[in-house]
Amino acid sequence: MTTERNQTLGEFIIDKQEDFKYSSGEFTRLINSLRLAAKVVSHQVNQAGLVDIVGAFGKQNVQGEQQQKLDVYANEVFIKTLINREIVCGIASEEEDDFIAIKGKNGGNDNKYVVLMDPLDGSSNIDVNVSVGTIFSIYRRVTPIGTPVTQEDFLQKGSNQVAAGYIVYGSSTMLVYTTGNGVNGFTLNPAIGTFYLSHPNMSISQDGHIYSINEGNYVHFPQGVKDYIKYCQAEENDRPYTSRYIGSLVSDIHRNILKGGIYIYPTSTKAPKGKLRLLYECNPIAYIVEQAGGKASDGYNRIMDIEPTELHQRVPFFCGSKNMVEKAEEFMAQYPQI
Ligand code: P6P
Repeated sequence: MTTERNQTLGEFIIDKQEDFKYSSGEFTRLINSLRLAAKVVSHQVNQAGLVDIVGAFGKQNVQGEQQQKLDVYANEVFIKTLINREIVCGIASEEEDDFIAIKGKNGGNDNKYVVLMDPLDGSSNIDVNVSVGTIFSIYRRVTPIGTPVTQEDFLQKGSNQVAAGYIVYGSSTMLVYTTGNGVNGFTLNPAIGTFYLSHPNMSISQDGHIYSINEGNYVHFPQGVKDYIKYCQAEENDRPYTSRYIGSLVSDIHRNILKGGIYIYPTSTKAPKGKLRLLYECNPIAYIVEQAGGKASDGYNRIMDIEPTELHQRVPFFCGSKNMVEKAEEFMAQYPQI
């Protein structure tokens, strides 16, 4: 008797190995290490109410944000897992001031990939039991293999990404990633610790009826954003749209991919460059959403074309259903780009 079941993440990676242009066991081991770290963090996140792991860590990160204990924990789990498996030559993290150059046994490093990540995005939601997520972005290094990585290996345009993904720790834990051949989602069965393919070939509708933005900042927004919000709220055609904002980027993006919608974190007088970080939040999410058929810009230019200048640089972020992003860009174009 054959038992029909969904493919596991491990089987999927083997099955799709030839799709990955840099097909090498190293990449497979890299995704597998992220899978292990995701399971470890998921276990802790799902116990957050029971063990002394919620609440502030008592320090601030480079962003000046109060580090939550799970932030620190998740950061350590992903870094240790990647180092222990000797898969990458460098790591950058929202929780680390500078990038981490990983030295191999001989002091150099023959590994090809660097990982940039937000180990626990939306962490301020942890102690109110709202979904949080991990975001990761993978590049091939651009400096010579065998030498220590430099900042140049991390400051690459998003269009150079070889893979990107997120893990959403919600009602279930899901890992969603792309290597440039579409987007696939895997749901964790915690009873056996296995991720199963639950959302093959994820795609976002060209149009949507959900807009995600923190309207509490309305008075601080650029006029183009204010105009777009009023457009979303107008009683016309298929509008008004529904406003849904969880305060957790991964959760808002995941819902908008599945149901259609736009997420906007614009500049404001309080956040003159926006809040989200280009390298380990916007670029990986942009890669995933574009691979799902959507669009991601800073209101004017494609996110993945932006030439990075700093590890933790922030950019405005308009991301989701293609026609919704383009409508928002139309409103932005009516005013001079500040
Ligand atoms: P605000 C979480 O801190 C985060 O980086 C995203 O996950 C989320 O969408 C956004 O910031 C929330 O920011 O200013 O609306 O609370």
